[in-house]
Amino acid sequence: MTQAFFDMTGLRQVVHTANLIAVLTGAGISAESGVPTFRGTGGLWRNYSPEDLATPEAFARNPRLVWEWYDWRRGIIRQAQPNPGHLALAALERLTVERCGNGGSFTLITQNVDGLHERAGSQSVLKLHGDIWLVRCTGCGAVERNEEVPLRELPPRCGCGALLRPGVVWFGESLPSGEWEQACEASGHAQVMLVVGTSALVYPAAGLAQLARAAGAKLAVINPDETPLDSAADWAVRGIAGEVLPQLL
Ligand code: BV8
Ligand code: ZN
Repeated sequence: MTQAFFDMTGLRQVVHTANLIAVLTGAGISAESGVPTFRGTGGLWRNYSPEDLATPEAFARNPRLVWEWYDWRRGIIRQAQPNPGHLALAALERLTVERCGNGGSFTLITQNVDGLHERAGSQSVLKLHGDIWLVRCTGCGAVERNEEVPLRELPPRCGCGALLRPGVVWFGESLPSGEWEQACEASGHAQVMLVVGTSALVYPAAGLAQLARAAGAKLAVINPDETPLDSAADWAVRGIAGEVLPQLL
């Protein structure tokens, strides 16, 4: 039974008794940190939709344009701070680990490439779509951390001379198999899954919520707007992450 009103008691009780907790986050959890979401206002960059720029084809066509977009986003993310939503999830992880020891698990699965969960202190984070602070060489395949803001050279090049590309997963590319397998494992065994700040339109990430539900997990969706997952949710909490998540503590 979906509870539209804001009764956190039931959800709080489940979160504080479950041993196996999974969380799936999207761009919405970083919105209060000033990081633009993909589909919300400000998600568009120079009128390009993210799907236009976050593809291997766009990079092949115009690597400089794609890197200007990522340089813009890196600049915003560098200025951003984790918000109360990120911090609450890190605290919930600590509480769960303290309460359950190694008999429990708290897995944070994110579609975000901004690294704000780690900066908030979250430990077990599975980054399904990569990391905006990593670069990968299109020639020799070398992967390295590059936190230069702004990037001195656009597009940046590897020591071998080949083009570097952002260490993220683009549309049409497969997700990192290790993270994906662990995300399926955690979702398939969760007693409760929190789905926070995602429009649940991008696959296969969005499929993890259905996977958890089908495996018997309680499902809570936290989003100021409706999502395609609401009908399958036990709780559809209409609110923003930075206000709702701290109330779970
Ligand atoms: C693949 C990294 C195959 C780059 C990203 C099945 C059905 C249909 C389509 C497909 C399918 N399977 C595959 C596809 C194609 C495609 C896809 O899903 N397309 C969509 C658009 C229909 N999927 C892929 O291409 C995936 N790869 O399938 O490969 C394959 C298999 C084997 C071998 C080869 C290939 C790869 C997908 C990953 C793409 N990379 N990001 C970068 O960041 O630059 S996706 C990117 O967009 C994000 O990572 C995220 O996943 C997605 C954006 O979604 P959200 O995060 O949810 O953000 P959005 O703006 O949409 O929504 C924000 C929400 O927050 C809103 O609901 C809003 O109300 C809410 N909100 C706002 N403020 C707050 C808030 N909530 C709480 N608090 C607030 N304050
Ligand atoms: Zn190289």
